[in-house]
Amino acid sequence: MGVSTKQLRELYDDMVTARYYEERLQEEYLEGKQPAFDISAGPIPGELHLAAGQEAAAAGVCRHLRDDDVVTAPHRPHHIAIAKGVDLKRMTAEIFGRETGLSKGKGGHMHLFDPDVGFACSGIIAEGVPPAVGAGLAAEKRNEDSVAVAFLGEGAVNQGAFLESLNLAAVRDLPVVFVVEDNDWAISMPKDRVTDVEDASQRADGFDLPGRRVDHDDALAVYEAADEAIGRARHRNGPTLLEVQTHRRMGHFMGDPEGYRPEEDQEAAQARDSIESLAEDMRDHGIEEETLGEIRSEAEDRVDEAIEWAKDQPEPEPEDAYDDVFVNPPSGVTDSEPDHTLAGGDD
Ligand SMILES: Cc1ncc(C[n+]2csc(CCOP(=O)(O)OP(=O)(O)O)c2C)c(N)n1
Ligand SMILES: [Mg+2]
Repeated sequence: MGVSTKQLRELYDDMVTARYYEERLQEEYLEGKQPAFDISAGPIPGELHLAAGQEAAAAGVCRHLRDDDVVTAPHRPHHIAIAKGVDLKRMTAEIFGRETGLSKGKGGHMHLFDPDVGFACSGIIAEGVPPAVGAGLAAEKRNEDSVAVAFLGEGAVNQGAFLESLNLAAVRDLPVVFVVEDNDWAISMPKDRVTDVEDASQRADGFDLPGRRVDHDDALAVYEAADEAIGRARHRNGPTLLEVQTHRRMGHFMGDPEGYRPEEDQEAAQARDSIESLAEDMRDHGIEEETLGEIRSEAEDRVDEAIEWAKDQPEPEPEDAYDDVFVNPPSGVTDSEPDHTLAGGDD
């Protein structure tokens, strides 16, 4: 497929937005956490998993999707959420634990849900895969042409839920695309220590569905491969497993000293930047440097505005802690003051 200038600009926009967004989150995250790393301190308490180096996988896939298509993502979700069109302000407020966040500040950065654009993510590895198959099944039952995409890491492919999902999607010819972001590491675990299957895309063979691997995190290569996979799902020709080699430019999470990681591996990840290679492709298409700069500065303005807005938002009220948490609240949970003994009782 040939790509238009507009498509190139859109891919670049998603990718630079995600990269700059995470650079800004890093700054905010580190506030108050130094000198000894205190994970609970600062405006973003808890873990923060960044996806710098993986933007091509998200943009290349999600740019083929509509709002009524469903995406499930793992614990490293920002690049995917941005590419799927999740509201940047409400997502940022959620990451900062504010009341106007997507889940009223109760989810945090690993649990972002935006039903307006069909996006959900989870900190539980491979958790999003069966629900994506469910969304594909729902689309089929409703006779709609929407599709579902499940993103997961190469470490998550060893979860049983993933293999069961491949099987069900294949046998029912469901409109689902499984996208494996292979960044070579599952925290500190290299993939060859947990599986003898070199490429996750080979797993497709065991379920008689197409498996395809894009060897580099090259946005255009991903865009083309995803066009075929998503077209196949949308035209009711069944699921595809698409694997993208990415490069983890950072630690597993913020504060990870990466003592387990060989220096050459870190250097290789830094040396290859899919954003810079897309910029090269754009120059080859005759797109001016000035245009690239404009896309970047508009993205930066949008991100800065979202972060400033989010930081101004109110914190949730303690008495609302149990709202939206239980369908049938257990005894002791009322609309009034939360009973803190429930969290750490002896029974
Ligand atoms: C079911 C489950 N098991 C273990 C964990 C702890 N855990 C968090 S991230 C992670 C590694 C995931 O690796 P991968 O799927 O390759 O994703 P990446 O972090 O590289 O993006 C693990 C084991 C978890 N969150 N959920
Ligand atoms: Mg990984």
